[in-house]
Amino acid sequence: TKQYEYILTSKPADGVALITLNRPKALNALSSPLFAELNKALVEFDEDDSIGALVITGSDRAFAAGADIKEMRDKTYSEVFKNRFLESWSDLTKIRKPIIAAVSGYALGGGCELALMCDIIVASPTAVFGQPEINLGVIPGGGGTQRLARTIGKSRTMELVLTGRNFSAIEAESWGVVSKVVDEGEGKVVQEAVKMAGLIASKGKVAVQAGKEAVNDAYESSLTEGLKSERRLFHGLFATHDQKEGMGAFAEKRKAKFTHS
Ligand code: CO8
Repeated sequence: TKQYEYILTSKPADGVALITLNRPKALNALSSPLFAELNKALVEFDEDDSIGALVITGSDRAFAAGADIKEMRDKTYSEVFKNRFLESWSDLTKIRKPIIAAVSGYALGGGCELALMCDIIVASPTAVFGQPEINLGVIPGGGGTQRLARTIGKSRTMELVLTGRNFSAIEAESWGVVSKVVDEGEGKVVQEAVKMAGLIASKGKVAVQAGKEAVNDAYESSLTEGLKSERRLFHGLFATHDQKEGMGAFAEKRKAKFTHS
């Protein structure tokens, strides 16, 4: 498929798009050009009818070691403020299709935040997460303080953000940051994530995207509003062919053939 400079893209399985961050010498440090390419690829796959779910990964050594410190080093306040520095980095959260982060090695700073922006995180036992920005005289700027606090609570988030210490795949799993730690082995985490993405892609796309939207509402609204949103989305799915097909197939004891309509 299409060639980029800082990422690789492929379609490793039916319905699955894989984006591999590819700045190996800088441990996939997230530069502005890298993010521009990532955003472009995400939008392309979101619009691609043959794709049902996406996987983002890095290398065995590093998912991403953070925002590019060398790029940030000399920036001034007026510059970052005026140019909305990092604002477009959360465009990823506007993608409709589910995104799985397959994390191996370092996921630090912006790398950890990139994983947290994804819908599901699958981790290798070698994964090392952390928000070390405090050691650089700053704080997380890509949602780390907010997304971690909502997932693992105030005390743990404070400890991680204020000490800058790393946390392991096992800790991440026990706190609910990652859905699964896979067996050790090169490429295992990507295999698992692609398998999971393939399973998701085999379901009806409208229902999958409604499901993602409903779960995300849990983080954006009150319980009453979230429940209402879920019910509206649920009701809406009765207007789809896939609902007739899914329920019909169950009643007729056959496998559903979703047409994503
Ligand atoms: N930025 C730029 N270059 C980096 C980064 C980075 N974040 N991380 C690693 N590199 C470079 C190194 O400078 C080195 O380059 P060179 O070979 O030219 O000297 C190369 O990658 C290899 O790194 P090391 O030699 O340091 O490798 P080690 O195995 O010794 O150490 C570490 C690996 C522990 C990961 C170490 O590289 C490190 O501590 N990196 C920085 C981690 C960090 O502080 N990250 C947070 C950055 S701040 C941030 O992310 C703000 C978030 C903004 C929001 C983002 C929204 C999504």
